Parts: sequence; structure tokens; C-alpha cells
Amino acid sequence: MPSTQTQIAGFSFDNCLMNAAGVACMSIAELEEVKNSAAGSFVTKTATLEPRAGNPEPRYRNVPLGSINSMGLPNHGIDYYLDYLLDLQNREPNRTFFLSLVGMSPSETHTLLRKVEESGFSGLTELNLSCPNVPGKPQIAYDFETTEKILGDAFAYFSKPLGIKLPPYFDIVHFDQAAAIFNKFPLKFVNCVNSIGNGLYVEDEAVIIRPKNGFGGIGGEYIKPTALANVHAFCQRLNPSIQIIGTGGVLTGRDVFEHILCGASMVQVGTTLHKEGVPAFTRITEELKAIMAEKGYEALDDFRGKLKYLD
Ligand code: RRO
Repeated sequence: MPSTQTQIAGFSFDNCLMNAAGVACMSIAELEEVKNSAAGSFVTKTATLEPRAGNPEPRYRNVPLGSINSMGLPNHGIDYYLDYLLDLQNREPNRTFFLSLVGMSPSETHTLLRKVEESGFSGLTELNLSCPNVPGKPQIAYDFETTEKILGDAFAYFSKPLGIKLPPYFDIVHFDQAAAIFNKFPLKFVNCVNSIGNGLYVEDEAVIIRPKNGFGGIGGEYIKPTALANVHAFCQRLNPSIQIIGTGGVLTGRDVFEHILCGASMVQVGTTLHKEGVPAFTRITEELKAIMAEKGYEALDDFRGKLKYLD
């Protein structure tokens, strides 16, 4: 039987699949459901210092080829997630989970990271540099100067394993520039990609979500080629010590296979998890294992990053 076991930053996971931040991870009940599913881990909803209600509803819609959202960073605040994770560490000492966070300003981001640094949290921290939906706040990772400053300041005091959640980039020069910055820091992973920001979905004569007059982040089937391009572009450019988490357009085991082929060490499921619930993890894992068995692959290492080019 092929194994879908994987490692990130030296931590082992029984399965390479987990939720994407934002889906099934706002409340402890949702996090417990993912934890008790076939997923290898979970990541929390991106936390801010204070709880946030987020944008007015309707703010998320599934559509035939994916989803559109403008949630606006609703979350229960860092203490809710950190307290839960600390409790979970005692209950599940052999498993590792991800805490996603970002501040409403660089200074708040540092307050959050210092809180994590000073806590007993021993899991992985994901700094979300790519929320597309807070009115008036651009996606941090599209501003390379600010990104480099935040990372430089953070690594002056943050010693726990840290990764970043990235928006999709669309230009080869941007892949080069972004990778050159990330390679300056002891990041453990980059997660490619967040939703494609600021799409617009029209039904009859109207938008389908209320915030920002209908503009929202696009996920699902629409975004797989962009996600794979980002995974592979960073696989080609980053120091081998920086691993890649692949997110975007995962509906089937075949999609996971492609993410891993492009270089991902772990693969996250967002829109499909929202549409199907946690049974999606079992289905997709079985589909991935069937592909691996057919090809004679026993482990993810047998094909990770081994995407073939045409001469
Ligand atoms: O909460 C959101 O609106 C949101 C966030 Br923080 C994010 O990172 N990505 C997204 O699609 N929505």
C-alpha cells in the first residue's frame, strides 16, 4: 500500500492532506472535526490580536467551478486558537498542527509573533501575507519592500518554525524577486497559493457576495494552473531548506499528485472541503494512493518535484 506520509520542518504527518486556512477552521468544533478526519494536520483560521466579526454576509459562495469569498478575516482572536493548540499538545503530543496569523498592521503582526514565541506552542506558525479581503489593506506579499521588512524584523526575535502564506504571482520577474527575498530568511515553508484576489462573479444581473460590491478571492477549479505554477516556480527558486505547501484547485487525488509533482510536500484542500466536508480527505487520499499504486510509487519522495519538461 503506498504511503502518503510526509514531513514539514522535521515534523512527520501520517497524511499529506490538510485543510486550507479559512475552511473548517474557525471554531474548535470545526478544528476537531478536521483533526479526527483522514487529514494529516490542520491549520487554524488566520488569527488577529482581537476577535473580528469580518465583512457583512453573504460573504462566501460556492459556484460551479469553485468559490468566491470576501470574509474579511473573521476569527476568534489569537488567544482562542493558541489556548486550544496548547491544550491539544497535551492531548495529542505526537501530532503537529499549524497556527495561522497576521496583524492588522506590521506592529500587530509582531505582537502576535512575540506572543507565539513566548508561549509553549511547539507547532508550526503560518504568517498570512496574502489576505485579499480587508477593505483598504493591500495584500502584503505584493509589496516586496514591506514583506522583507516584516520578515527581517520577525526573525530578529522569532525562533520557532515559521512559514508564509503567499498570494499567487503572475510574472516570472515577480517569482524571481519574491524568491530572492524569501531565500534571505530561515523560513521553513512557503504556502502557494491563497485565493486569486478580487475576482467578480455575476449571476443574472448582480454580484453574489455583499462586501466590496462583489469583489472577492477566487478558489477551486479555476485556480489550479495558477497554483501549480506558483508551487513549481518556488520549487525551482527556493533554498531546499524552504519546503512548499501546495494549495489551490484540489478536487481529486490527481490534483494532489500534480501539486506534489510540482514540488509540494503537503497539500491543502479549501473549496472542495467547503463543498464536501471532511469525507473529502478520505476520498482524495484513496484516489492519490490509487494513482501511486498504478505508477509503482511507494512514497511521495518517489515523484515529488519530478515534473517532466518537453525538450
Ligand atoms: O478572511 C478572508 O477574507 C480571507 C483571508 Br484572511 C485569506 O487569507 N484568504 C481569503 O481568501 N479570504
